[in-house]
Amino acid sequence: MAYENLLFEVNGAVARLTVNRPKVLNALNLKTLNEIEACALEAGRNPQIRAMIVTGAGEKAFVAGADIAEMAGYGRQEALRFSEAGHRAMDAIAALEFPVLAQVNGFALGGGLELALACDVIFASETAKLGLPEVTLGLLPGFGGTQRLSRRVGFGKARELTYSGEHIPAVEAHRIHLVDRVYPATELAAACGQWVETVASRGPRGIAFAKEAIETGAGLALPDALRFERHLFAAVFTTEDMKEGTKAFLEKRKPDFKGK
Ligand code: CO8
Repeated sequence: MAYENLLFEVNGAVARLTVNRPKVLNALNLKTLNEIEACALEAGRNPQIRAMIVTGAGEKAFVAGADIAEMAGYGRQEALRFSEAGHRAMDAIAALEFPVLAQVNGFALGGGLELALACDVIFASETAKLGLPEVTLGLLPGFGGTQRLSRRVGFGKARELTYSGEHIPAVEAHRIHLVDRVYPATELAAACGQWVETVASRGPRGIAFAKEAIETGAGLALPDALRFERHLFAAVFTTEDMKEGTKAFLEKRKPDFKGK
């Protein structure tokens, strides 16, 4: 499918979704949100894909937030529709069975940070700045940030960032576990590429089940989550991937996973 505001490429087992509105620092308007949702659903239907990178076009920004110019004139109903479109886009990314890596190459602000938070793992360049500046505009985060930030960094840091609206540098974001790794700007793309290639070489069903256990388990009481893990562990023994992975180990060769 062709997109107006996104670039979407699939190279072997790895997909790359690039938000492509560099003139406005890749700001998310309604069309872009709808395209992100459609693109995530397209990626999810493609059995070839085992990992995906989400990033922003240009040198300066990952995504500098929701499109303020488009949003400024909204009334209540339009704001609700906009927020719902944002939630559908972020949820579609978060629901993918394979890991999604946010390659944060610059500003990740407001809706941009919320997009990164919908990804499984976040790598950033040393020059990146992250934050939820919605309160500087008299708004609040509306694409999942009030929920996903605290789940990632804890309530204390989430309150501090949300109520101040401050941008923090990538190194500080790494210190508080908002960002998983930081690289010099010139090395970020290669490091992200290497990580997704590693992920794509592992057993896809094992990864999908682990992701389900981590994500669904986070919303359950511990005994229920542990029971859920036991059932998924048993279920993975019905997959070809499990048989191939263990057989390859015993035969001292590399596994050839089919994702089945
Ligand atoms: N929306 C629209 N346009 C933007 C945005 C944005 N979020 N960010 C930047 N732009 C545009 C600028 O207007 C400018 O356009 P032009 O060249 O036509 O003047 C162009 O991008 C380049 O930006 P700057 O000239 O401002 O670049 P600087 O290097 O001076 O500054 C900043 C970079 C610091 C990133 C600055 O652009 C900025 O502060 N941007 C806004 C950041 C922000 O506040 N983001 C949060 C937006 S609100 C949000 O995301 C809410 C999500 C949930 C909504 C739910 C609603 C229901």
